[in-house]
Amino acid sequence: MKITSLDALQIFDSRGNPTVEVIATLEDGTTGHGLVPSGASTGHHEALELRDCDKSRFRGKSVFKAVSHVKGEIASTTLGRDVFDQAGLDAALIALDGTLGKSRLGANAILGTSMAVAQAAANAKRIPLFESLGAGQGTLLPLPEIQIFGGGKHAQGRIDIQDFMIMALTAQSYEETLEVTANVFHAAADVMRERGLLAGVADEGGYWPMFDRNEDVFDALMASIERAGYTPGHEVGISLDIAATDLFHDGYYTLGLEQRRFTTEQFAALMIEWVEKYPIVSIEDPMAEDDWAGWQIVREAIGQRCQLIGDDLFTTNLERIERGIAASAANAVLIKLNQIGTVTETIAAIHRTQAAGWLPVVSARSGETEDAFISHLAVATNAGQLKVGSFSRSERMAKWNEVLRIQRLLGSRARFIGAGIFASAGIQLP
Ligand code: 2PG
Ligand code: MG
Repeated sequence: MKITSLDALQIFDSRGNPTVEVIATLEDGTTGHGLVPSGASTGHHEALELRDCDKSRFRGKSVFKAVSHVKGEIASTTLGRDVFDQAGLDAALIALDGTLGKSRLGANAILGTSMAVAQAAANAKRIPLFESLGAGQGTLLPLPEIQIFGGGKHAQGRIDIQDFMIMALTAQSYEETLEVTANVFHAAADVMRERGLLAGVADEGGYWPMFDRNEDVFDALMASIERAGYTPGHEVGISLDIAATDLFHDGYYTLGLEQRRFTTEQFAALMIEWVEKYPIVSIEDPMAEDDWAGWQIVREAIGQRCQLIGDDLFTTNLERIERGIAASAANAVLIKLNQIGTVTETIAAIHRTQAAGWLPVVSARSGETEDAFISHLAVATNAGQLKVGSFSRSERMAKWNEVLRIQRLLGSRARFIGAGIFASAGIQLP
């Protein structure tokens, strides 16, 4: 089935910033849309998000150049191709761009096209996207990692640590993970209200962090879990995204809220101390994106009992994942489509992670759209975990809800192993 037209437009993400939508049309009239997300705490090794940088329009953030690349060069390469040859198309787009970081045409232009074509292929076959992406092999519903308090760049630096999240460890079904989460999320509002700290939500829908010290958040989080009727560390575990790249400047890590400065060894020691002190089951980016030595200290100390996810460290980039596996630097990889820029490369990153016995965590960006591609990607690849931000705001809920629909479509084929996924990577939660 041939791709007969490619169109693009500038739409807006959950922060009200411009982003790219691509529409692929096939010879039988079938269409597929690709909506591109956008990060704030981006890693330096990510593929390039092309923005116009014209300060007179949308504060420099418009994406009209990327849109015109889709309609021009990218369309010329794409039209007439077989919609079912995703790998061939993605390879052609990478070659057409010709740069390592997709900086000529823009990873947003290329990814929008890649996603639109993937969706059109599924629509042409009249099957759901997860069935098409996973060639019918994807049946595992993910364990969600859901944010309760948002910080870092998603809360204008109000606190240093970016994500305070929870994971429902004893839930027996995907629905039960959502029930546990909903209970803790609403209990957290009660706790914040009582303490006079309730002040709206951060970029990913978690509560705005009105705290004076980073560690005060643990106290509020534990109180929220208990208020909801659960035992921290038993039914509900704590998961963090330190986003440490944003804290690392001139060779030191800084917690600005407490005016504390740390060397690599000292910051690694703080991460290890927190894992010993609180029921933390997962930490993302405990160390900065190029601090390989720091990552190794953390992995050696706590890698047997805590998931250690590389986000800025790996940027969904196969070469960096290979390096991390060789160095035994982590035990999990955050997977974001727009960090690398094509569907094929993203799925290859997931497969490599799994082949190493590590865990892929499929993730949204802080700037999201109403699209739920990643819910399908998580199930299609049996990734086992999904991170989408909090339990509010429809750009987040669209993804959680989509998994419920996928479960319905899978019927008796649906599987859920929840926190059992950790054991498959040799992680024994205490
Ligand atoms: C992250 C993501 C999502 P951003 O750091 O993991 O929480 O944030 O999209 O801003 O990079
Ligand atoms: Mg992150």
